[in-house]
Amino acid sequence: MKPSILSANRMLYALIAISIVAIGFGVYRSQQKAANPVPQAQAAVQPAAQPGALVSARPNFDFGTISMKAGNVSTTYRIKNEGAAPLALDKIYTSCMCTTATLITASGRKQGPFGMPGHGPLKPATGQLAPGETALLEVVFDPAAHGPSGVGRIERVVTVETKGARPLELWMVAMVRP
Ligand SMILES: [Cu+2]
Repeated sequence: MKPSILSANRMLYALIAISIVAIGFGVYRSQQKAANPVPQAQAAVQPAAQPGALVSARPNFDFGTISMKAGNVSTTYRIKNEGAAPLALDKIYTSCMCTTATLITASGRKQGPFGMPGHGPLKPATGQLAPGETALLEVVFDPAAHGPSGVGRIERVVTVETKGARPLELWMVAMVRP
């Protein structure tokens, strides 16, 4: 009887030892699985940040109170390719026929004036912005374009579309007096 009790005890110890090893391995594996998704998530986010980004440090401008009698007003936006890849210019258009935009690239080359789609053919913008390159967008607003009914608060937007970045909107507001 003694040897069989001894071997039964040994078998019990062996089972306990195997269980401890198995539990330990299971904990180790679950920790490995928990640790893995973090680098995978980072790898998935990084390519999304790669495409070009068209930005302006000052995308909104307030002309304040202006007068139809005083004529056109203008403001200049600086736009920049903050992405790592060159950005091909695609379209530049304004929200209203009273507003036009002229693009001036770093080389001094002018394009435009660009207006509202539907008021004359939509001219494509050409050329590209290298990573870090800036360009100017000279915007002219004619407060008299809408006649006497054009008084009051106005809001206009110029949109710059490129191939590869989200469209950039440049806003302006004014209070128009006769
Ligand atoms: Cu208008």
